[in-house]
Amino acid sequence: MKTAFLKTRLLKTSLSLCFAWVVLSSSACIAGTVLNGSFEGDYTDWSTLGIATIETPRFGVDPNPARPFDGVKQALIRTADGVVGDDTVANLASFLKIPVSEINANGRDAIRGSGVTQVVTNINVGDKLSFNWNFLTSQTASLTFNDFAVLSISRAGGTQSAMFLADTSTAATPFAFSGSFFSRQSRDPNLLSPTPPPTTFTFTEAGDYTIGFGVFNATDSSFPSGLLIDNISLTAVPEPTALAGLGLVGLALTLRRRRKEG
Ligand SMILES: [Ca+2]
Ligand SMILES: [Ca+2]
Repeated sequence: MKTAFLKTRLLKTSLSLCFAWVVLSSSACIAGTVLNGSFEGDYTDWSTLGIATIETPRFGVDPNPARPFDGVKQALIRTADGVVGDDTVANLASFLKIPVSEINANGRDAIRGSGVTQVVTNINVGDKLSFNWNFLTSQTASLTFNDFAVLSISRAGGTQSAMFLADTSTAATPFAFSGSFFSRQSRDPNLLSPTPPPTTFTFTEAGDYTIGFGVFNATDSSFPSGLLIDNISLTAVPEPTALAGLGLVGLALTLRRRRKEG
């Protein structure tokens, strides 16, 4: 009789803990989502500043049109070639919600550029952003006119940083001929073997973020560069609290089954 009483108390306690866990962690269990991350819906769910277009598998001419990594559409942000259309680095910094000093870290010298952003809510620690990109440029390799592209990550009161992707001269970027109005491209999936894997960014702070991409003309406004972006997704990592909660639920169910059997 006493054992049954203890089991009942333990069952009630476990169920109470489960309920408390559901209430306390419900917000942390809602995974963030990147909407229209493959741009098959053009720029729906995205904001743009400067020159932003949607390109198809026929961006450029044979033999090397720059192709999407996923589906039949991809985003292209690019700088102008001495004409109005892109925007100032100050406006881009405000748009991407990161400081100019982040854009121009490590000696970079952005003058003008273009960008694309999306607000993604309910990102948890450990969530992973994944995307494919292809940096294109009409500059020759140059440390002075070193056009470049970045991923921007911004959380109000938290991380506000630019993750370097490519520039005109990095040795890690194996450029190939581009059949578009850019002369070189870095990561066309059909030119490089094996196909470049997606680039990833792992979040270390939970919260609501503005994620974005920027491409910049450096030092002057001539010889444009562009960034093709596609196949963006966010992979949620199970929270330790969620796993603990599932353990409590399992314990409660086990006790309930034993109680019925007894
Ligand atoms: Ca696509
Ligand atoms: Ca340039």
